[in-house]
Amino acid sequence: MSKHWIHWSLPILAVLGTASRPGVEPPAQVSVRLSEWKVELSQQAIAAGTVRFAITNAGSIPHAFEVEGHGIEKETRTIQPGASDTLTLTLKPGTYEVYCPVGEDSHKKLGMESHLRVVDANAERGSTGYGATSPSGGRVKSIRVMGGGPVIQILPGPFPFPDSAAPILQQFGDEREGLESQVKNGPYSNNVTPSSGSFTFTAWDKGATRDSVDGLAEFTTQDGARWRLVLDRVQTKDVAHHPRFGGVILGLYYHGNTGVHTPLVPTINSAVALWAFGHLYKNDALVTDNAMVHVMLLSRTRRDGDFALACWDCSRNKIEELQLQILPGQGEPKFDSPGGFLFVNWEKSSSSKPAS
Ligand SMILES: [Cu+2]
Repeated sequence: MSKHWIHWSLPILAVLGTASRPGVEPPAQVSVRLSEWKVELSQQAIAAGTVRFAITNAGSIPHAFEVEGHGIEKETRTIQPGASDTLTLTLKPGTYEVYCPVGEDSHKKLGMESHLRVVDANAERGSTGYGATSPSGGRVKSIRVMGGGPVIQILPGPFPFPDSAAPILQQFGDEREGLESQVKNGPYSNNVTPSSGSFTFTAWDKGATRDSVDGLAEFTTQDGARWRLVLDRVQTKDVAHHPRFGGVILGLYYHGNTGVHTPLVPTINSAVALWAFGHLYKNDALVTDNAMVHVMLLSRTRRDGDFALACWDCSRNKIEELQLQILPGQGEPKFDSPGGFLFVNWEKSSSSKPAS
Protein backbone atom coordinates (compact mmCIF):
# COMPACT_ATOMS: atom_id res chain seq x y z
CA MET A 1 0.00 0.00 0.00
CA SER A 2 1.46 3.33 -1.02
CA LYS A 3 2.38 5.68 1.76
CA HIS A 4 3.72 8.30 -0.60
CA TRP A 5 1.34 11.13 -0.32
CA ILE A 6 3.02 14.23 -1.65
CA HIS A 7 0.71 16.19 -3.86
CA TRP A 8 -2.22 16.48 -1.57
CA SER A 9 -2.71 18.72 1.34
CA LEU A 10 -5.69 19.39 3.48
CA PRO A 11 -7.47 22.57 2.49
CA ILE A 12 -7.57 25.11 5.25
CA LEU A 13 -11.14 25.18 6.33
CA ALA A 14 -12.22 28.63 7.33
CA VAL A 15 -14.00 28.59 10.62
CA LEU A 16 -16.74 31.11 10.42
CA GLY A 17 -17.59 33.26 13.37
CA THR A 18 -16.92 31.70 16.73
CA ALA A 19 -13.97 29.41 16.40
CA SER A 20 -14.75 27.03 19.20
CA ARG A 21 -18.50 26.81 19.43
CA PRO A 22 -19.15 23.13 20.20
CA GLY A 23 -21.05 21.09 17.65
CA VAL A 24 -20.62 23.36 14.66
CA GLU A 25 -17.03 22.64 13.73
CA PRO A 26 -16.62 22.04 10.03
CA PRO A 27 -16.28 18.39 9.17
CA ALA A 28 -12.80 16.95 9.07
CA GLN A 29 -11.75 16.31 5.51
CA VAL A 30 -10.01 13.35 3.97
CA SER A 31 -8.78 13.74 0.41
CA VAL A 32 -9.06 10.63 -1.72
CA ARG A 33 -7.22 10.00 -4.95
CA LEU A 34 -8.45 7.14 -7.15
CA SER A 35 -6.32 5.68 -9.95
CA GLU A 36 -5.42 2.32 -11.50
CA TRP A 37 -5.20 0.46 -9.22
CA LYS A 38 -5.05 2.21 -5.88
CA VAL A 39 -6.99 4.31 -3.41
CA GLU A 40 -4.80 6.91 -1.72
CA LEU A 41 -5.98 8.76 1.36
CA SER A 42 -4.51 12.01 2.64
CA GLN A 43 -4.36 10.35 6.04
CA GLN A 44 -4.91 6.89 7.43
CA ALA A 45 -6.52 7.97 10.68
CA ILE A 46 -9.02 10.64 11.67
CA ALA A 47 -11.08 11.67 14.68
CA ALA A 48 -14.60 10.31 15.01
CA GLY A 49 -17.43 12.56 13.92
CA THR A 50 -18.47 14.09 10.64
CA VAL A 51 -15.95 13.32 7.92
CA ARG A 52 -16.06 14.80 4.45
CA PHE A 53 -14.31 12.77 1.77
CA ALA A 54 -13.16 14.84 -1.22
CA ILE A 55 -12.60 12.33 -3.98
CA THR A 56 -10.82 12.82 -7.28
CA ASN A 57 -10.53 10.27 -10.03
CA ALA A 58 -6.94 10.74 -11.23
CA GLY A 59 -7.07 7.57 -13.31
CA SER A 60 -7.95 6.97 -16.93
CA ILE A 61 -11.13 4.94 -16.47
CA PRO A 62 -14.27 5.52 -14.38
CA HIS A 63 -14.09 4.69 -10.67
CA ALA A 64 -16.18 5.21 -7.54
CA PHE A 65 -15.55 5.35 -3.80
CA GLU A 66 -17.17 3.33 -1.05
CA VAL A 67 -16.80 3.41 2.73
CA GLU A 68 -17.79 0.26 4.58
CA GLY A 69 -17.77 -0.84 8.22
CA HIS A 70 -19.55 -0.46 11.57
CA GLY A 71 -22.99 -0.42 9.98
CA ILE A 72 -22.01 2.06 7.26
CA GLU A 73 -22.00 1.19 3.59
CA LYS A 74 -22.07 4.29 1.42
CA GLU A 75 -20.72 4.94 -2.03
CA THR A 76 -20.43 7.75 -4.53
CA ARG A 77 -21.80 7.60 -8.00
CA THR A 78 -19.38 6.62 -10.73
CA ILE A 79 -16.72 9.33 -11.08
CA GLN A 80 -15.39 9.90 -14.58
CA PRO A 81 -11.64 10.33 -15.17
CA GLY A 82 -10.59 13.82 -14.07
CA ALA A 83 -13.83 14.45 -12.17
CA SER A 84 -14.44 14.84 -8.43
CA ASP A 85 -17.14 14.09 -5.92
CA THR A 86 -17.66 14.30 -2.16
CA LEU A 87 -19.14 12.00 0.43
CA THR A 88 -19.95 13.21 3.94
CA LEU A 89 -20.48 10.62 6.67
CA THR A 90 -20.66 10.48 10.43
CA LEU A 91 -18.17 7.87 11.54
CA LYS A 92 -17.85 6.10 14.88
CA PRO A 93 -14.45 4.89 16.08
CA GLY A 94 -13.19 1.78 14.31
CA THR A 95 -11.46 0.71 11.14
CA TYR A 96 -13.34 1.23 7.90
CA GLU A 97 -12.68 -0.32 4.55
CA VAL A 98 -12.50 2.19 1.71
CA TYR A 99 -12.44 0.95 -1.87
CA CYS A 100 -13.60 1.26 -5.44
CA PRO A 101 -16.81 -0.74 -5.93
CA VAL A 102 -16.68 -0.66 -9.74
CA GLY A 103 -16.74 -3.94 -11.63
CA GLU A 104 -18.27 -6.06 -8.88
CA ASP A 105 -15.09 -5.62 -6.83
CA SER A 106 -12.66 -6.30 -9.67
CA HIS A 107 -11.06 -2.88 -9.12
CA LYS A 108 -10.83 -3.65 -5.41
CA LYS A 109 -9.14 -6.95 -6.09
CA LEU A 110 -6.61 -5.23 -8.32
CA GLY A 111 -5.57 -3.05 -5.43
CA MET A 112 -8.14 -0.24 -5.15
CA GLU A 113 -8.59 -0.75 -1.44
CA SER A 114 -7.37 0.97 1.69
CA HIS A 115 -8.37 1.44 5.31
CA LEU A 116 -9.28 4.42 7.42
CA ARG A 117 -8.95 4.26 11.17
CA VAL A 118 -11.42 6.43 13.00
CA VAL A 119 -10.33 7.16 16.52
CA ASP A 120 -12.10 8.47 19.57
CA ALA A 121 -11.11 12.13 19.48
CA ASN A 122 -10.88 12.44 23.25
CA ALA A 123 -9.10 9.20 23.98
CA GLU A 124 -6.58 9.26 21.19
CA ARG A 125 -6.17 12.81 20.09
CA GLY A 126 -3.18 13.26 17.86
CA SER A 127 -2.81 9.62 17.04
CA THR A 128 -2.14 9.02 13.39
CA GLY A 129 -0.60 5.61 13.74
CA TYR A 130 -1.65 3.08 11.23
CA GLY A 131 -0.72 -0.57 11.42
CA ALA A 132 0.71 -1.91 8.18
CA THR A 133 -1.71 -4.77 7.99
CA SER A 134 -2.27 -6.22 4.58
CA PRO A 135 -5.92 -6.39 3.56
CA SER A 136 -5.69 -10.09 2.74
CA GLY A 137 -4.19 -10.76 6.16
CA GLY A 138 -1.79 -13.36 4.82
CA ARG A 139 -4.45 -16.00 4.26
CA VAL A 140 -3.45 -18.43 1.54
CA LYS A 141 -6.13 -19.30 -0.93
CA SER A 142 -5.74 -22.01 -3.50
CA ILE A 143 -7.54 -23.80 -6.29
CA ARG A 144 -7.03 -26.98 -8.27
CA VAL A 145 -8.39 -26.99 -11.82
CA MET A 146 -8.95 -29.91 -14.13
CA GLY A 147 -9.59 -29.44 -17.82
CA GLY A 148 -12.55 -31.41 -19.16
CA GLY A 149 -15.10 -31.65 -21.96
CA PRO A 150 -14.49 -30.76 -25.59
CA VAL A 151 -11.01 -29.44 -26.33
CA ILE A 152 -10.71 -26.79 -29.02
CA GLN A 153 -7.83 -24.88 -30.54
CA ILE A 154 -8.54 -21.24 -31.32
CA LEU A 155 -6.99 -19.82 -34.47
CA PRO A 156 -6.54 -16.15 -35.37
CA GLY A 157 -9.57 -14.34 -36.67
CA PRO A 158 -11.74 -11.25 -36.17
CA PHE A 159 -13.19 -10.43 -32.74
CA PRO A 160 -16.96 -10.91 -33.09
CA PHE A 161 -18.01 -7.90 -30.95
CA PRO A 162 -15.93 -5.02 -32.38
CA ASP A 163 -18.65 -2.41 -31.84
CA SER A 164 -19.02 -3.28 -28.16
CA ALA A 165 -15.26 -3.22 -27.63
CA ALA A 166 -14.59 0.02 -29.56
CA PRO A 167 -15.61 2.56 -26.89
CA ILE A 168 -13.67 0.67 -24.23
CA LEU A 169 -10.58 0.50 -26.42
CA GLN A 170 -10.58 4.31 -26.37
CA GLN A 171 -9.55 4.11 -22.71
CA PHE A 172 -6.40 2.16 -23.48
CA GLY A 173 -4.14 5.03 -24.56
CA ASP A 174 -0.76 3.78 -25.70
CA GLU A 175 -1.90 0.20 -25.80
CA ARG A 176 -4.79 0.90 -28.12
CA GLU A 177 -2.94 0.44 -31.38
CA GLY A 178 -1.72 -3.04 -30.54
CA LEU A 179 -5.16 -4.02 -29.40
CA GLU A 180 -6.88 -2.63 -32.46
CA SER A 181 -4.85 -4.91 -34.69
CA GLN A 182 -6.29 -7.79 -32.68
CA VAL A 183 -9.81 -6.69 -33.51
CA LYS A 184 -9.26 -7.82 -37.09
CA ASN A 185 -7.01 -10.78 -36.49
CA GLY A 186 -6.58 -11.80 -32.89
CA PRO A 187 -6.89 -14.79 -30.62
CA TYR A 188 -10.52 -14.20 -29.58
CA SER A 189 -12.12 -15.44 -32.75
CA ASN A 190 -14.78 -17.84 -33.92
CA ASN A 191 -12.14 -19.65 -35.95
CA VAL A 192 -11.82 -22.87 -33.94
CA THR A 193 -10.79 -26.43 -34.64
CA PRO A 194 -11.20 -29.61 -32.56
CA SER A 195 -8.19 -30.60 -30.49
CA SER A 196 -7.44 -33.11 -27.78
CA GLY A 197 -5.42 -33.17 -24.60
CA SER A 198 -5.34 -32.68 -20.85
CA PHE A 199 -4.58 -29.81 -18.49
CA THR A 200 -4.43 -29.82 -14.71
CA PHE A 201 -2.95 -27.21 -12.40
CA THR A 202 -2.96 -25.91 -8.86
CA ALA A 203 -2.60 -22.21 -8.06
CA TRP A 204 -1.91 -20.51 -4.74
CA ASP A 205 -2.85 -16.91 -4.02
CA LYS A 206 -0.37 -15.80 -1.37
CA GLY A 207 -0.04 -12.11 -2.20
CA ALA A 208 1.68 -10.16 -4.94
CA THR A 209 5.14 -11.67 -4.91
CA ARG A 210 4.61 -15.09 -3.38
CA ASP A 211 1.90 -16.53 -5.60
CA SER A 212 2.62 -19.94 -7.00
CA VAL A 213 1.45 -22.38 -9.64
CA ASP A 214 2.12 -25.97 -10.56
CA GLY A 215 0.64 -27.70 -13.58
CA LEU A 216 0.94 -29.68 -16.77
CA ALA A 217 -0.82 -29.35 -20.12
CA GLU A 218 -0.51 -31.74 -23.05
CA PHE A 219 -2.38 -31.24 -26.28
CA THR A 220 -2.31 -31.85 -30.01
CA THR A 221 -2.80 -29.01 -32.48
CA GLN A 222 -4.45 -28.91 -35.90
CA ASP A 223 -1.19 -29.75 -37.70
CA GLY A 224 -0.71 -32.91 -35.63
CA ALA A 225 2.06 -31.47 -33.44
CA ARG A 226 2.14 -32.65 -29.82
CA TRP A 227 2.74 -29.88 -27.29
CA ARG A 228 3.64 -30.16 -23.63
CA LEU A 229 3.70 -27.26 -21.18
CA VAL A 230 5.12 -27.50 -17.68
CA LEU A 231 4.02 -24.51 -15.62
CA ASP A 232 7.02 -23.30 -13.71
CA ARG A 233 6.40 -20.06 -11.80
CA VAL A 234 3.98 -17.19 -11.82
CA GLN A 235 4.92 -13.97 -13.47
CA THR A 236 4.34 -10.90 -11.37
CA LYS A 237 5.38 -8.07 -13.69
CA ASP A 238 3.12 -6.05 -15.94
CA VAL A 239 2.17 -7.72 -19.16
CA ALA A 240 1.30 -5.72 -22.27
CA HIS A 241 -2.43 -5.01 -22.35
CA HIS A 242 -2.72 -6.45 -18.86
CA PRO A 243 -1.47 -3.68 -16.57
CA ARG A 244 -0.85 -4.68 -12.99
CA PHE A 245 -1.79 -8.23 -13.72
CA GLY A 246 0.71 -10.39 -12.01
CA GLY A 247 0.40 -13.62 -10.17
CA VAL A 248 -2.75 -15.46 -9.25
CA ILE A 249 -6.12 -13.76 -8.80
CA LEU A 250 -9.05 -15.78 -7.52
CA GLY A 251 -12.55 -14.61 -8.35
CA LEU A 252 -12.23 -11.67 -10.71
CA TYR A 253 -14.88 -10.03 -12.87
CA TYR A 254 -13.12 -8.40 -15.79
CA HIS A 255 -12.53 -7.93 -19.53
CA GLY A 256 -15.26 -6.75 -21.90
CA ASN A 257 -17.17 -3.76 -20.59
CA THR A 258 -15.41 -3.64 -17.18
CA GLY A 259 -12.46 -1.57 -18.45
CA VAL A 260 -10.14 -4.02 -16.69
CA HIS A 261 -7.69 -5.58 -19.12
CA THR A 262 -8.35 -6.09 -22.79
CA PRO A 263 -11.94 -5.62 -23.98
CA LEU A 264 -11.23 -8.05 -26.81
CA VAL A 265 -12.48 -10.78 -24.53
CA PRO A 266 -16.15 -10.82 -23.55
CA THR A 267 -17.04 -9.66 -20.03
CA ILE A 268 -16.43 -12.62 -17.77
CA ASN A 269 -16.21 -13.85 -14.24
CA SER A 270 -13.21 -15.99 -13.47
CA ALA A 271 -12.66 -18.49 -10.67
CA VAL A 272 -8.93 -18.10 -11.22
CA ALA A 273 -6.77 -16.07 -13.57
CA LEU A 274 -2.99 -16.14 -13.68
CA TRP A 275 0.07 -15.31 -15.71
CA ALA A 276 2.98 -17.71 -15.52
CA PHE A 277 6.17 -18.87 -17.18
CA GLY A 278 6.41 -22.39 -18.51
CA HIS A 279 8.69 -24.88 -20.21
CA LEU A 280 7.25 -25.64 -23.63
CA TYR A 281 8.01 -28.74 -25.68
CA LYS A 282 6.91 -29.58 -29.23
CA ASN A 283 7.09 -33.26 -30.22
CA ASP A 284 9.32 -33.77 -27.15
CA ALA A 285 11.86 -31.11 -28.18
CA LEU A 286 12.26 -28.05 -25.96
CA VAL A 287 10.92 -24.89 -27.59
CA THR A 288 11.49 -22.48 -24.70
CA ASP A 289 11.92 -22.31 -20.94
CA ASN A 290 10.26 -18.90 -20.89
CA ALA A 291 6.90 -19.38 -22.53
CA MET A 292 4.45 -16.72 -21.38
CA VAL A 293 1.28 -18.38 -20.21
CA HIS A 294 -2.14 -16.95 -19.42
CA VAL A 295 -4.69 -19.22 -17.80
CA MET A 296 -8.29 -18.49 -16.87
CA LEU A 297 -11.10 -20.64 -15.56
CA LEU A 298 -14.05 -18.48 -16.48
CA SER A 299 -17.71 -18.22 -17.20
CA ARG A 300 -18.48 -19.93 -20.47
CA THR A 301 -17.98 -17.65 -23.51
CA ARG A 302 -18.56 -20.17 -26.31
CA ARG A 303 -21.62 -22.08 -27.36
CA ASP A 304 -21.88 -25.82 -27.89
CA GLY A 305 -21.51 -27.15 -31.41
CA ASP A 306 -19.39 -24.68 -33.32
CA PHE A 307 -17.86 -23.07 -30.19
CA ALA A 308 -18.35 -19.55 -31.52
CA LEU A 309 -18.16 -16.73 -28.97
CA ALA A 310 -21.76 -16.49 -27.82
CA CYS A 311 -21.98 -13.35 -25.68
CA TRP A 312 -20.41 -9.95 -25.12
CA ASP A 313 -21.34 -10.12 -21.43
CA CYS A 314 -20.83 -13.73 -20.39
CA SER A 315 -20.33 -13.00 -16.70
CA ARG A 316 -23.41 -14.89 -15.54
CA ASN A 317 -22.65 -18.11 -17.39
CA LYS A 318 -21.44 -21.19 -15.57
CA ILE A 319 -17.73 -21.06 -14.71
CA GLU A 320 -16.41 -24.06 -16.60
CA GLU A 321 -14.37 -22.81 -19.55
CA LEU A 322 -10.63 -23.28 -19.09
CA GLN A 323 -8.47 -21.15 -21.39
CA LEU A 324 -4.79 -21.74 -21.93
CA GLN A 325 -2.87 -19.17 -23.95
CA ILE A 326 0.82 -19.52 -24.65
CA LEU A 327 3.09 -16.90 -26.21
CA PRO A 328 6.86 -16.89 -26.81
CA GLY A 329 9.02 -15.30 -24.13
CA GLN A 330 10.08 -11.70 -24.63
CA GLY A 331 12.43 -11.42 -27.62
CA GLU A 332 11.91 -15.04 -28.64
CA PRO A 333 10.74 -16.07 -32.12
CA LYS A 334 7.07 -16.73 -32.80
CA PHE A 335 5.87 -20.29 -32.42
CA ASP A 336 5.36 -22.36 -35.54
CA SER A 337 1.58 -22.21 -35.15
CA PRO A 338 -1.19 -20.11 -36.71
CA GLY A 339 -0.73 -16.50 -35.55
CA GLY A 340 2.40 -17.50 -33.66
CA PHE A 341 0.46 -18.35 -30.50
CA LEU A 342 -1.15 -21.39 -28.91
CA PHE A 343 -4.66 -21.04 -27.55
CA VAL A 344 -6.54 -24.09 -26.34
CA ASN A 345 -9.81 -24.32 -24.39
CA TRP A 346 -11.27 -27.10 -22.29
CA GLU A 347 -14.96 -26.32 -22.41
CA LYS A 348 -16.35 -28.32 -19.44
CA SER A 349 -13.73 -27.99 -16.76
CA SER A 350 -13.99 -28.17 -13.01
CA SER A 351 -12.24 -26.85 -9.93
CA SER A 352 -11.82 -27.90 -6.34
CA LYS A 353 -9.96 -26.87 -3.23
CA PRO A 354 -6.67 -28.76 -3.16
CA ALA A 355 -5.80 -30.89 -0.16
CA SER A 356 -3.09 -28.84 1.50
CU1 LIG B 1 -12.28 1.59 -9.86
